[in-house]
Amino acid sequence: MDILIFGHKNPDTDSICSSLSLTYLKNKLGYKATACALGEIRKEAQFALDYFKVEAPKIIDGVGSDDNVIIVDHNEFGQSADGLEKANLLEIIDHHKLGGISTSVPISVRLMTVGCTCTIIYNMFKENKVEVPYEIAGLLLSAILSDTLLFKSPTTTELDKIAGEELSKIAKLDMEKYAMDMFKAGTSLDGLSVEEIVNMDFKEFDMSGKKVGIGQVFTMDIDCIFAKKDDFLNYINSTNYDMLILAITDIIKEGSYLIYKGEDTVISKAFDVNAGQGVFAEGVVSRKKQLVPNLTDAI
Ligand SMILES: [Mn+2]
Repeated sequence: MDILIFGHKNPDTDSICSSLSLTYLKNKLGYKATACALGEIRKEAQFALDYFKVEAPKIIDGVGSDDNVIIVDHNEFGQSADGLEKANLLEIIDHHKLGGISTSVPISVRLMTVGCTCTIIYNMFKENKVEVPYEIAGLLLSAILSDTLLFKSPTTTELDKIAGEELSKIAKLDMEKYAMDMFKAGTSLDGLSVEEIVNMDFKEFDMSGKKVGIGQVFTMDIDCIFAKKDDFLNYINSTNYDMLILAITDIIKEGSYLIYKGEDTVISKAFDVNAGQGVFAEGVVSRKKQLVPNLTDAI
């Protein structure tokens, strides 16, 4: 029996690495499984695949009544392959809330409250006494570092940390350094113009009659932005906003670097910083909950 194994639509690193590593395990256990993906591979997962020289899963858009399926890293029809309702769903392995899938026959379900699906899959290797090879260890670890944000996410559990420690030995990786390189690759702004970066996620607000624009980008590649700081300033200053702020948010450092058009006093007051181009506002990561209300008050 051929089995298709895939994660959710718009796949992240966990979805890609879960499908590949579970496919390896199932094949070792005597099944005939194929790893699939419900969408293009993103930069971060591609970094892991390239690093460990693993071929990307095959991209599919749907399944049908002839397909035997195992889904990983999700358990909702809405996030899954078109036609899943008709397919022969055999098994679910996931770490998200129960999402309402129902079946007409019994299936295997394994949901655990851990930070990453690959933590569960790593434990399945152990339970089945299947050795984890170098490249699979690398994929499992990449997903764990990605989903737990290097164990900083509140979803991280002791099981994720233990898996990380053990896998880093097999994959011969310095977790901190590798995670930074992977996050950097995943959030790279390479190839985008200054204008594209400012407008990537841009919103306009009226604050006490002033026209205020706030753009936000998430990246770990702050050097790439700072190298072009003058270009950013030229562009921002050329706009007709009374105030325009580009917040470059670093999720690991939990804060945002600010490049802006506007008065230093407003920036200082809003974010409790010593205003200056490129100043780091510690703890400021949300436009909705922090950037907008803080600026509205300060203005
Ligand atoms: Mn996940």
